[in-house]
This record gives sequence, C-alpha cells and structure tokens, in this order.
Amino acid sequence: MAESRTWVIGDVHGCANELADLLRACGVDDRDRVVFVGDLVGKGPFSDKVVQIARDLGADAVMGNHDVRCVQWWRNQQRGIKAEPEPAHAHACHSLTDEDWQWLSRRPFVLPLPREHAIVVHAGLVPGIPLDEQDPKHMSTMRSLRDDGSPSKRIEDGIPWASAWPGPELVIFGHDAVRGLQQYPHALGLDTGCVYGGALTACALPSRRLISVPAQRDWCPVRESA
Ligand SMILES: [Mn+2]
Repeated sequence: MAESRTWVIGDVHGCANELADLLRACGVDDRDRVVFVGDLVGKGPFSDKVVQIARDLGADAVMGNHDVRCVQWWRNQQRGIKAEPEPAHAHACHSLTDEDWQWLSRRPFVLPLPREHAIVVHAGLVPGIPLDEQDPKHMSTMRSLRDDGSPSKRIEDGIPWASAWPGPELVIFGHDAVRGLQQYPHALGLDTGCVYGGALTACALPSRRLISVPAQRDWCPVRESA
C-alpha cells in the first residue's frame, strides 16, 4: 500500500489540460494532498477549469499576484465598481462562478505544512522576518533580495531570495518563470513557465521527487514581469 503523499504544484495560469496531464503523471489519488503555489488563473486559456479541478480535488492553494488582481476585480464588481478586466485576466474574470470566486478569495498568502517541515508561498519570503510578520504584497510579488536585505520584484535587482533562505523549513514557491526551476537546500522554485510553452512541475513530499509535463503550446507569447 503506497503512502499518502503531498504534491505541491507550480504556477498553472489557466493551463487546465497540462494540469490534468500532470495529475495523471503523478498518479494523484484521493488519499493525497494537493497544494498549489498560486497564480491558478490569468494569462492562460482555461482559468475556470483549473479552479474547478482544484476545488474538486479539495486542494489547498496560496494567493498569487494574478489571483489577487482577479479577486480585486471581482470584489469591485460586487461593490458596483464596474471596470474592464486587464486583457490577461479577461477570460478568468468572465468565466469564474460565484462559488469559484468565494473559494479563490479565501486563499491565504502563506501556508505552512508542519508535517512536511515545509512552507508554501507564491513568490517568496524575506529571511529574518517571522512568518506572521511577512508582508502579503512581498509574499506574492518578490523575486530578489537587494544588498540591504530588502525584497524586490525585479529579477535584476539583487540575488534570488531563495538562495539566501536559511531554513530550517523548505519553502516551496513559484512566480519566477525566468529563473525557472530553482533548487536550494531549503527552497524550491517550481515555476517552469507552462503558460509560456515550458512545463508544469510538481514536487512530491516528503521525497522531493519532481515530475513535469510539457506545455501543449505557448499560451501567452507576451511576457510581463508583473
Ligand atoms: Mn506570479
């Protein structure tokens, strides 16, 4: 009898076909726990299907920067503030159901997995700051650390934050398709750029085994750093 496992899955961005391929490749069954690193929606083709799959799995997910901006659009709609969603979010904003929005809007910015000695966050954590004092804005957008230890969302603005994370917990994150797969002793970056024609990657815990499936195509030719 196989042990139940925890699977942490990288940035899906609406790539529902690849997500289905990945779940099949991992052999995920209903004893397993599935956790997404965020940015389930936006940019890609089938954001509604991705949220549906996540909800059907009873999965956990943390908030990505694109999830945040789509949820903001929905909250504004609810308050009677009508605006066109930005183009990268149009499909997501017009296809999610109220139940999907309720689910997505309740995702935390950081999710500790104590049994696995791991922490899941979308973009990163600033070393030396307690988890409950980390800024959601940084947790969902940072990529680098400057010389003074402050976070930056820009790749070229310092070192990869993950290279400076001291542990002891393993932090699993996404949000950095340019750097791609990042493997440090106590930090693992899983954004392998599926929506840009790369791959969708999962990590099994506690083994840290990685499984990837290729993108079916480049769904989002225009890159944006935000
Ligand atoms: Mn992101």
